[in-house]
Amino acid sequence: MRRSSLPCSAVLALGLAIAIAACTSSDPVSLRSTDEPSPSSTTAVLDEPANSDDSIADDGVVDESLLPVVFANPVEGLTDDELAEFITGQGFFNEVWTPVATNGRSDSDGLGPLFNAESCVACHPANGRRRVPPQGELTGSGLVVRLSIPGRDPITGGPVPEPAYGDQLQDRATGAVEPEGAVFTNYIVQSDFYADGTRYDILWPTVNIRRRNHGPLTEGFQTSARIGSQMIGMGLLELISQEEILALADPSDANNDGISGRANAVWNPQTSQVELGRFGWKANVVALDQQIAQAFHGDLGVTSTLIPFENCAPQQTACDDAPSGGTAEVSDEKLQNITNYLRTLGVPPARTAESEAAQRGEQHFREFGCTSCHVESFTTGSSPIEAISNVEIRPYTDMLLHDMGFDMSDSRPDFAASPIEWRTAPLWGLGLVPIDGDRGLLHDGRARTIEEAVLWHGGEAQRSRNAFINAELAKRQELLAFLESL
Ligand code: HEC
Ligand code: HEC
Ligand SMILES: [Ca+2]
Ligand SMILES: [Ca+2]
Ligand SMILES: [Ca+2]
Repeated sequence: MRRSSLPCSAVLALGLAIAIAACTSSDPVSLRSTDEPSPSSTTAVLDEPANSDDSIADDGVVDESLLPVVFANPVEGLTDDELAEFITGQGFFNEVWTPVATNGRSDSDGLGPLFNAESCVACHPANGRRRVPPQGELTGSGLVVRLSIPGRDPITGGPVPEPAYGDQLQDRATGAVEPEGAVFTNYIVQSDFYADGTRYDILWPTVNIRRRNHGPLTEGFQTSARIGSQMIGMGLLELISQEEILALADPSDANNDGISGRANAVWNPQTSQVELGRFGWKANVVALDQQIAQAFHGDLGVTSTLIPFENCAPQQTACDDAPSGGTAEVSDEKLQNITNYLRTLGVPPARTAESEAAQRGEQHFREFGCTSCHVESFTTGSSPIEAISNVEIRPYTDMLLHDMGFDMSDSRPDFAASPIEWRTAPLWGLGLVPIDGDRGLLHDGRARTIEEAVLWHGGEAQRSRNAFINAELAKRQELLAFLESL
């Protein structure tokens, strides 16, 4: 893909560009490789937004009433007890957390000192996705910036947190503690053409970290910007057998089809072993309850038995000194309720059968090689929850990591996943994800439509993307009709 030089004095990682900089239109730079960020001495930090373009595009408040509630139903066939737990868990998923109370604790206080949002649902509205604002400040938007420095943790093999800011930038804080910084976004239009001459535009994202409260990031720092994904079918994905997933992996592309899925190998703190990663955009978490405990820790600043400490980085004394609710601000029971809620959140049935165009699109989906990664069906293993046990599912993912090309890269390895590798996103429910012309698809929400998401595919998926680019308009529309019907 062609790339223009960007109007920003910045550190630009290939792919999503994260800049620690003042952006001025008079100061163009070319892209640099991910391992050579600009020296911190040349970076400037703005204490205030530079110009009106930076005005807050989003007030951080989710207007739930505007969102269709399409991802709200439990899987069919739950017992009365399971349904009761679903409803309890749903309440906790939507619960708004508050800072530690000084006059008597409640069971939903413990937010912060550093945090990104006050509830799970703030970043996963209606169990769908938070849209990234078109331009401006992202504080409260649900886009999370992960941070690290080169190397691997000697025990876990995971990323090494950035020394001053930890492994995630928290852009909000409670009481006297200052937020770690603020995140701004901007997009550059990139145009190209289908084989039939039709022009298309996609938006190249840049993310800037400003108002840094602990000085420059360590030289060589690595970043990854990610949005929250929709919450459906988690319990089903958890039940795809490890053997089946590993059987799909072909790390050295032995069968020579250009597709070399790899499993992520992730530390499981509960077993102290390296295991298959399943959750997150890079399959960087092994189990659902751990994903949820990490969200409480990193996104809300709420401690749990699984992660019994606050998210303050080593030198952050104000954060350390701030009031904390102790080692388990969220109870084991509540964490379990939320886990079981997400486990039993159902997937809306596909509507492909209702449209002939969509059915033809399904054929193109196979011909274009999309199913090499977006594997159509599995049968789940057994679970104490009968309704999700041994059922056929159609998630359209192989749960493996694939090289998606440099245009999709971040600059931060995550366990075995390299910057260019991402987990095949499940496509079930895709047509119901509320994106409505705003940014919403792909790991950083850069794609405004399903079509744009396909156009970003590169690396191992380049062949599929080319098949799409080269197809005539009618076929492209049928493919999109199929994806809309999921
Ligand atoms: C500040 C925004 C934010 C908040 C608050 C938040 N999440 Fe997330 N969530 C994300 C992001 C970003 C990801 C993707 C993480 C990754 O790829 O590493 C994610 C991923 C997930 C996933 C994995 C999805 C998948 O497809 O594998 C689950 C499950 C989840 N969140 C549950 C929760 C729960 C439960 C809470 C509340 C305790 C919560 N989240 C709070 C942003 C948020
Ligand atoms: C080499 C494997 C591979 C192939 C082939 C492939 N994809 Fe993907 N697809 C992925 C990965 C990996 C992601 C997640 C990218 C990310 O994290 O940003 C993805 C994401 C998507 C998304 C966005 C989903 C979301 O939730 O944001 C859509 C839509 C999609 N693919 C459609 C297709 C279609 C249509 C084809 C065939 C033309 C195709 N893909 C071929 C691996 C593949
Ligand atoms: Ca706390
Ligand atoms: Ca931090
Ligand atoms: Ca292969």
